[in-house]
Amino acid sequence: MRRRALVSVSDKRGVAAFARRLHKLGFEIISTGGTARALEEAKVPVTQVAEVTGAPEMLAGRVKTLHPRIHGGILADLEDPEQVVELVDHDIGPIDLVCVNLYPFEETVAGGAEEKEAIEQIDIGGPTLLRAAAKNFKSVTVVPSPSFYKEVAAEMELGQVEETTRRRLALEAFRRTAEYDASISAWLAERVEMEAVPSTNGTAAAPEQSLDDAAAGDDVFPETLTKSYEKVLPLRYGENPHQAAAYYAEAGGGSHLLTGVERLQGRPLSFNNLYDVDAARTLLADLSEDGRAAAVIIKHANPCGAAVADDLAEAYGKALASDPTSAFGGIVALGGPVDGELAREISKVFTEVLISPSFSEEARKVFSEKPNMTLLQAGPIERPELSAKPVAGGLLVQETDRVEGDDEYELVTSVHPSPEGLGDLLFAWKVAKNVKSNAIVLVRDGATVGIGAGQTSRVDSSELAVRKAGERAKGAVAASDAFFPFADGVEALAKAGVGAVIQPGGSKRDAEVVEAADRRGLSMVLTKRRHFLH
Ligand code: 93A
Repeated sequence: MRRRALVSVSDKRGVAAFARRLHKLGFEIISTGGTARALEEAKVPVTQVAEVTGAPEMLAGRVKTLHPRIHGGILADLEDPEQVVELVDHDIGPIDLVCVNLYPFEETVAGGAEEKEAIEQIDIGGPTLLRAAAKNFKSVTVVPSPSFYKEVAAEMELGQVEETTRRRLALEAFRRTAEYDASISAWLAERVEMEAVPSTNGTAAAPEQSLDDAAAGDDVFPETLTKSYEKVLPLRYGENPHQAAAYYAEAGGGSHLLTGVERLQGRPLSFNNLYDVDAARTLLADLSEDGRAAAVIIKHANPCGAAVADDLAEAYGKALASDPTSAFGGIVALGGPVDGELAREISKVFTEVLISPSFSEEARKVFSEKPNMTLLQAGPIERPELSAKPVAGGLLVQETDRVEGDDEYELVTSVHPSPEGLGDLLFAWKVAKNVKSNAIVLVRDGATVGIGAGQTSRVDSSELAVRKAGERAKGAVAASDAFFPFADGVEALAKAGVGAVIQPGGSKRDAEVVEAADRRGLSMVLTKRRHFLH
């Protein structure tokens, strides 16, 4: 029996050459209107779908291939004799290959199309063809994109498309339809959300709500989240090589971690790189608010060095000096342009990823000697209003933590910090917000000198920070992301020579903690707000 290929494509690039190769192999090519025209123009013999189905394409093209003569031919299990008999009874011929790419819905909405036009670009028949052929990959070859034409034609010419290839193509087809549906639902979700916003012209005002009876954030958190995510970057693997992974961002074209980011050289970003890049850019944004040059170094999502200075090279040098051992293989983010001289300094340390708003030509030349170092050109990051953490089967959603705004600063000891000490305290506070809890951050002259991160007790974090700082702890200031439950943490800092502490306060034993600070001659500032980071 003659083999048959159904070819129905919106993107017609390369389709004539592909269909011609199939025709030469003896295939009958069945096509929808536009595709048939393109093939005829290229002198490739073609049968109209309407000839096969006995029904014309109708409803302005909304129904073309949605017919048992087509879908029966694709979906039949040819190893099941009963199904083969059914095909014969209904005069349906099997279809061996389905080559489809879809109406350009994504491109259409990206161009800002009106709703009516966008809706017409929602392909129904195409995904149905792809899914049917992919389901039946045991006997059908699905070709969901022009990028597979060469491979499929070449295998066909060798006799047949191997089952392993058919299975892989089926996966690609389902991936494509899933991605396509995600784009449609994201677009629709946006419109549903837009409609849900009450009108401000008085005709459909929101019901009055008393602040007293509104649960905190009730207006911020809807009953259901309709957001969908689209794949931005396939990743080689996840946190570990045995975990497959990909990076997704909110669909609909909003800003995300890699918006406006350009990879100038180096290896593709890994899962861990992306996680660290997020941490690095967030901390950098917090530190850059004061307008000074800022540099941060991240390792395993924690800062191992951060500094501000009048000059970027100085800031980088200080950040590196904080913990040079940990900085090895880290992610560096800088708040200003990198010139040749700074590039040479950075090149001395093995750095996985370097992020900066710009690199001079000379800097690029210097880094070209380090082909494994990934250079990212990126401006400031914009944090969304809400952030989420995944838990089993769900998401914990919260307002994004920010330092600016409502943090208060109250001096509670008799000793006052110096103006420089106060600057360091505020800097340490911002860094502590970006360190995994329990966080203790020691700072001197605008640079971290010791960071105690991720310990399960605050006194351990204090001791770790002090140990990392060594001699530099003398005269340093310290920030604690949450209150000291006991005076021991403050005692540990005082013993090491720390002169001032910033912390939220709020412990039952605050009085004891403040008393210990006073007794040891420390100044202490309470912020009334903690910044846990888990
Ligand atoms: O309007 S549809 O959803 N209804 C259909 O039955 C159908 N069958 C194929 N769209 C349908 N297609 C799509 O038409 C294909 O996915 C392809 O993108 C496009 C090709 O149309 P033409 O050959 O007329 O250019």
